[in-house]
This record gives sequence, C-alpha cells and structure tokens, in this order.
Amino acid sequence: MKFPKDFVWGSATSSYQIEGAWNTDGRGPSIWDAFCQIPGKVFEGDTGDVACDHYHKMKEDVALMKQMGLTAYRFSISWSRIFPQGQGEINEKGIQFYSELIDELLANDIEPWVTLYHWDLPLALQLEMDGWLNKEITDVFVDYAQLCFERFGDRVKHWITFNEAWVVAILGYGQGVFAPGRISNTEPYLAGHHILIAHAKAVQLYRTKFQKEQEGKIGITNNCDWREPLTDAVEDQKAAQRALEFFLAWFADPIYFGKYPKCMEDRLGDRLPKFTEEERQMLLGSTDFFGLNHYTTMLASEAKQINAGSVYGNGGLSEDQDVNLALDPNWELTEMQWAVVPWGCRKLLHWISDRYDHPNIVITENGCAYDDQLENGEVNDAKRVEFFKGYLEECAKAIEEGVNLTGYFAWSFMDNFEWASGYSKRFGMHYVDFDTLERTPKASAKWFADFLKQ
Ligand code: PNW
Repeated sequence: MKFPKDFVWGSATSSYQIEGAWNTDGRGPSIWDAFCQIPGKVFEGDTGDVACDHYHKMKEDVALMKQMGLTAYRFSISWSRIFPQGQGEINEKGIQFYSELIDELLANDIEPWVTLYHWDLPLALQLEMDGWLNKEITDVFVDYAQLCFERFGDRVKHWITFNEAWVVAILGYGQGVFAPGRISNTEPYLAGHHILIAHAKAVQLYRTKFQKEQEGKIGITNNCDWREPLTDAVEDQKAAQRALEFFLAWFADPIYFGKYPKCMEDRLGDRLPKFTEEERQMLLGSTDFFGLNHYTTMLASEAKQINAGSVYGNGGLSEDQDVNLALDPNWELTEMQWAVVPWGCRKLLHWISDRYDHPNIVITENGCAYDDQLENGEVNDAKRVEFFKGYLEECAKAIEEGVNLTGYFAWSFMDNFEWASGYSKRFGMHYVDFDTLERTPKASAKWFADFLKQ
C-alpha cells in the first residue's frame, strides 16, 4: 500500500462519547444528557455521564496516541462546556480543558483537528429556541465558533464546523432515534438547511477575521455509505444515484454548486427550504476540504413498494427517494449490522471526485464495531485489523487512480458511548473497561502503530 508522504494519519472521537464529567467544572447539559434520561431511548439506559472519563484521563489518552504514532487527532468541543447555556456567559474552566488538550497534543507532535459540533447541542438552546428548527440558532452557533477561533485558533489549524448533518437531520429530526428525538418528514430538511447556513456563516467569519493571521483550514464533514445498484437495470442505477444524492449531495451540492440536488427539489417540493441569494453565495466554496465519514455499502433498487419496517423506512428517507435498500447475503456484517465492503469505499471516493471536480478529500471517520472481549489482558480484534487493511487498500488504489485523498482518521481511538447503542458496541482500537475505565490497546492499535512506522 502506497500513501503520499504528507498524508495525514489520525484517529477520531467526539466529546459526548468520551469525556464524561457531565456536570464537572461548570459544564451545562446538552440534548444528549437529556435524551439519555428518557426510558427506552438508549440501550440499557446507558448515559455519557462518565463515558471513558477522558476529561480526567486526557494526558494518559494523548500518551497512548503518541505510542501509536498518530500524527493527528480529531476531537470535538462540547459547546455546553464552554457556554453552559449555549450563549451568554463563558465557562473559563471549559476553555481551559480544551486549551490544555491542544497543548498536550502539540507537545506530542499530534495535530489537533477540531470539530465544533458533534451533536451535543446545549440543552438550553433546544428548550429556548427549538434547536436546529429555528433559523436564529445559526447566529448563536457563529458566536460559539468565534469564541473557539479566538481562544484556540492560534494553535488549531484544522476546523470542522459540523459532523454529519445527515445524522442530525434524519436520525435526530426524522426517525427520532437520536437526540432531540423528533419524528417528522419535514423537519429533517429544515434542520439540515439551518445547519448548512450556520456552517457557511462560521466559515465566512473564519475567512474574514481569522484565517489570514491563523493560517488554518476550515471545512465540514459529511457521512455517506456507498449505494450499489442491485441490478444493471436503468431504474436501479438511477435509484442508487438518487440515494447518493439524498445522502451526500444534499449537503455537498449547496457547498460546491450553491443549490440542492434537482432530484430532491423535484421530489420534496415545498418541504425543501430555499436559500436566499446571499446564502447561496456564502455557501458556494465554503469548505477547504471534503470531510467524509464512510462506513458501509448497501444495494439500491427502484422502490415499487417500500420495504416495510426497514430502519430506513421512517422519517423522510426511503419514502422520499423511492429507493429500496438491501444487503448482499455474502457480505460480512459488523456488530452494527453494517456490511464490510471495502470496494464501496473506493467507488464512493471516485463518485465524489467526479461530481465535485477533484476536491481534497479527508476521510474523517472509518472503522467498525465488533464484540471485542478482553482475554488474559489482551484483545485480539483480528476482524478490525482485516477491516482497516481492506479499506486502506482501496484508499491507496483510489489515490493511485487519481483521487485526491489526503488523510484518514480511524474511528475510533477507544471504545466509547455509541449513542443509542450505549456501551454495547465496541468501535475503538483501545479496549475500555467501563467499570475500571482502564484502557488496553487491541491488536488493531498495534497493527496501526506498525503500519504507521513503515
Ligand atoms: C458516526 N447511520 O455516526 C458518528 O460520527 C460517530 O459519532 C459514531 O460513533 C460512528 O459514526 C459510529 O456509529 C453514525 O445510521 C451513526 O448511517 C449512524 C449512521 C452513520 C454514522
């Protein structure tokens, strides 16, 4: 496998999934703190109250990253740790935590890649202004972003405004399985619209007030699975294309073309909000790199009848696209029931490259959950090693074929709170014992370290 010399190698986490310390040092509650309290929303009533206790074990965690030879680490800031009410009063202790984390990383030659929003909206903003359904939140987000640029921008050279707007919109406002738990076939499009505008405003602020002096880059990360046509039939090929447009082009077209994909406009009508000319201009070109989270592949076909009871069948997804999704029974599944299909990654990279004219793509998440067990003090997660090998091989091929892929972040650095699945799904390269909170490197962490040494 050949990768360019300056390729960025990292691992990723997010605040609510690892930090714990939910009410320590003045942190305010987020929508995930509240969502976890609703019976039945999170597997076995798990919460992020303690999680991996990264808030207290930060230095130990950075030392593990160093041991692995990572050159970059992607984490997110908990908005309510630095603005306990989402706006207004600043919590200096929260600022101090991230400031120390950034310093610790730099002291270990690890580049911080910072996500501003990885789903943990301050609860106050949900209660007082309806979260992402209210356009005014875009300005509140910009104030929060500004504070981050001011306080951390001297040392942070890579910013990601939003992680996976699709998940926020569809799982949070469509299917209601993630916070804030809303079920609707109109709200996902409104929430997604406001996230895009908030992103564009934050980028505009960074570019006009900070970028020259701080010399950093700013972008957005979107997630997308690959959609392979079930058959060669033209309708199935069109269905696969439509599924990709509803998934990724929904959030990438406005940034690269200044508008939503036509198939979304046609199918959604008034349910798809419209950008003003000013917003359109602000969105155009508002990313310095194409952040991509990629996990899996499904087969797509023209829906003559939507699969009943499919997880994709609720809340403005399959209904709006007229796409049926299925799995090839030969594909291996991870613990999340996500299929392991390395070639899907390469096809998606090409699709992005072709549609958006060769952007600089950074895979900001890729990884898998397996039922890892600690045995005699070790975890032999051979399947995860296979997964990384397979996906990285396809990445290397894509680069050889001309795709401008410049970085890769493994999800996740350590086992953590997997949202509605709680602690039941192990995604990390470090095993975390959630009783003692001890970390143990898995075989995959050792494989990764050896791989990076070459
Ligand atoms: C991403 N889907 O979540 C997130 O960025 C991480 O926080 C998370 O731990 C990781 O992937 C693994 O789940 C996703 O339904 C959640 O397609 C759901 C989907 C995709 C990504």
